[in-house]
Amino acid sequence: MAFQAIIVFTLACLCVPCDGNRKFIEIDRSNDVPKGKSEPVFQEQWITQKLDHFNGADSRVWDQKFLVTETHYRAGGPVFLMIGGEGPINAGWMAMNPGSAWLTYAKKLGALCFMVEHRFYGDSHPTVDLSTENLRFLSSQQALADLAHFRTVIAKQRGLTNSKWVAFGGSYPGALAAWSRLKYPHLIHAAVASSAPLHATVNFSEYLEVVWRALAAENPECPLLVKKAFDTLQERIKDPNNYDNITKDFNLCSKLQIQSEKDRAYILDALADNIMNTVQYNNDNREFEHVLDTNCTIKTVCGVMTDASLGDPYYRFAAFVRLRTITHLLKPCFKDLTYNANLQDLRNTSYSGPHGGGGRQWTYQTCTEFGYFQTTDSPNQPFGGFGLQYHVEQCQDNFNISAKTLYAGIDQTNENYGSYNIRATRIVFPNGSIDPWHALGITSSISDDLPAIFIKGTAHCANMYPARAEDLPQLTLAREHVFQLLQKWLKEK
Ligand SMILES: *[C@@H]1O[C@H](CO)[C@@H](O)[C@H](O)[C@H]1NC(C)=O
Ligand SMILES: *[C@@H]1O[C@H](CO)[C@@H](O)[C@H](O)[C@H]1NC(C)=O
Ligand SMILES: *[C@@H]1O[C@H](CO)[C@@H](O)[C@H](O)[C@H]1NC(C)=O
Ligand SMILES: *[C@@H]1O[C@H](CO)[C@@H](O)[C@H](O)[C@H]1NC(C)=O
Ligand SMILES: *[C@@H]1O[C@H](CO)[C@@H](O)[C@H](O)[C@H]1NC(C)=O
Ligand SMILES: CC(=O)N[C@H]1CO[C@H](CO)[C@@H](O)[C@@H]1O
Repeated sequence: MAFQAIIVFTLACLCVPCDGNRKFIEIDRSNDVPKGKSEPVFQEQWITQKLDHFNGADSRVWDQKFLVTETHYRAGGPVFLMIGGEGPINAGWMAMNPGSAWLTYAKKLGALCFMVEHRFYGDSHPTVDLSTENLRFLSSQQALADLAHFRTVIAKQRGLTNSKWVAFGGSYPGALAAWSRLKYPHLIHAAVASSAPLHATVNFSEYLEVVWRALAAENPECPLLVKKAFDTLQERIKDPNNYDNITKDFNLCSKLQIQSEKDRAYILDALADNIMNTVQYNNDNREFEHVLDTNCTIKTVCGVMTDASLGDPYYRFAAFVRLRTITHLLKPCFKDLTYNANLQDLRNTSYSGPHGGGGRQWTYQTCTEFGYFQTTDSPNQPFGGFGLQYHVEQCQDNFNISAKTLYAGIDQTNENYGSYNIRATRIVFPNGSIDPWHALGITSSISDDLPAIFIKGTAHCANMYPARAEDLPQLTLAREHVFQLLQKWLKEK
């Protein structure tokens, strides 16, 4: 998910496991179990958790949602724990058809499968609302303690205490999978940490550098044309006389309004996000999550950007945004808010508020633990206008968190988990060469017991999604490699 504050909040895959941290796409969850397919083979259940695992004097509790399927379980088999992230859990990950990668492993290895929703996201509400005061109970450390308690209690209930538990996750939950093994090695036997950003950083300028390289791999001209387009946009947006034309060019839902530098940064970030999001999920097989723009890929971007019949690069970029909005996302127009309108939405403290499913919560985690702000500070990237300062100030505006507090929180995260120097065993780190998040991941094997798997040409969490005929051979091999590691590790004591 990009989280950053984003704006457009795409919660990316909100779906969770691989939420990716980029925005929040609204997903119709009534549809999670595809109609016409067989009845769900999983159950929804709830477990009681402490509000604060690190204060023995605080006895307050709440109920956490999880899904379970016994379909693949064979007595004596392992237990698989899919970790939820910055959005509601999506039942598509439990459905055998088409079957995401972890379920195919479960079938072969006879595993019992759980998927646990992250505290404060989806329906798992530890507090009555999302006030900043209450959000202090939202942290990766509390979430890991939830998982440890889940593992302990459920194992006892179901006679699985001596079973081997394997944690899975993609993106932020990928990091949680690695950290669950790091922090609770007596409970978690191994972990598959896909596209996991293990290094927290405020200035995540590398993200857009990878976007550049990913576009260049398709066509060396492509990122240069995007840069030209964006330079023109930045120039035109300075002059209010151009607002009508910009509104029309990008098919904005309402007339462009810019009253402050932040409004300008906000709309530039939102428009750039069309390309960022497309790169992050390029060719990922996400239709089972009901993602609408799976057919909008880097090829689509570069096809439009090199089409001279559309006019100069600025008009080509505008044409791409219209194409993605209308044809892929099925929206009548591109929703342009002002910075303040978005801020007001983000500051709504209701779980049913505009960003109550995850956007406000994730923004809080970026401001207190991770940063991950996708800034335009590097010269080697195609965009401009939404630099570090803009992102840092959002923490102040949203939560009254100062820059100093923000930086201290990010340092603490790296101190606590070890950043790139994670020291543990039996964790595999798949990474995709065009996934901008790999820049914060483990990019080469630390040891035989901490292997990295490099998948050339794939994007965010690709190895987690259901296999299909057109997958790159190296993606198929990566899934197989993970399976072999699981087989090996499950034989170990
Ligand atoms: C807006 O675009 C039209 C053509 O689409 C052009 O004639 C006009 O000059 C533009 N307005 C400004 C202020 O550039
Ligand atoms: C993507 O394209 C394929 C092939 O044209 C089509 O079958 C599929 O329905 C499309 N998916 C979406 C979400 O539009
Ligand atoms: C927060 O969102 C809820 C649900 O959309 C809405 O009813 C409420 O008026 C909003 N609160 C504020 C302060 O805007
Ligand atoms: C953010 O990082 C980039 C390097 O990737 C650097 O050039 C830039 O100066 C940094 N920004 C700030 C404000 O430190
Ligand atoms: C914001 O934080 C500062 C410093 O911690 C504090 O003094 C101030 O009261 C806070 N303001 C609000 C509105 O909470
Ligand atoms: C893009 C990237 O970071 N790739 C790395 C993934 O991991 C392998 C090790 O298996 C590295 O060699 C790649 O550089």
